[in-house]
Amino acid sequence: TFSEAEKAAISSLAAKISPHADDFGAEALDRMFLSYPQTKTYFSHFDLSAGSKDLRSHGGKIVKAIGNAAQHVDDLDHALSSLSDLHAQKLRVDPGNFRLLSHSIQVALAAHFPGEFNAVAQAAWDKFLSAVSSVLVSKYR
Ligand code: ZNH
Repeated sequence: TFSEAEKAAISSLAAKISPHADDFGAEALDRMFLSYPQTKTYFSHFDLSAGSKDLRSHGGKIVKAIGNAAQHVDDLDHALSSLSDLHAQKLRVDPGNFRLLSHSIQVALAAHFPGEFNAVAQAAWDKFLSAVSSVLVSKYR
């Protein structure tokens, strides 16, 4: 469960990135692919060059899903249910990769919001992104 302070830190930054979902998501993906090249294997059908149409489109989808999750932090299982089915049944992304994307998202937040993304906000986002990731891998078997 999330404290009121954690919820505030999550929703405030989620509201700031959602108007720039494509740009922000593409940057997070680019950071993930550069730092953790093994994650590129899931996207062999994409143009992975920085700022490509594929990265912006996919990045936008991820940021929108995170924005939706940020509005349902007390009910992530329900809010992410169909996305959880998709990751478990179709995508089957190795669970270890979720930490790598979560880290890349946090670095992008730090780069764009150096004042607001302080240690307390980072801890809240780390907890939030781990919770989102656990739901997305919860139906693997
Ligand atoms: Zn995932 C897809 C979200 C993680 C891989 N994804 C996806 C989508 C979304 C997401 C929203 C879209 C869906 C539809 O279309 O319907 N993810 C997400 C999130 C997360 C994730 C929120 C965390 C946080 N993923 C992930 C990872 C990986 C992935 C880590 C690897 C590395 N995904 C993926 C893929 C896909 C997806 C491959 C498909 C793409 C295409 O389009 O093809």
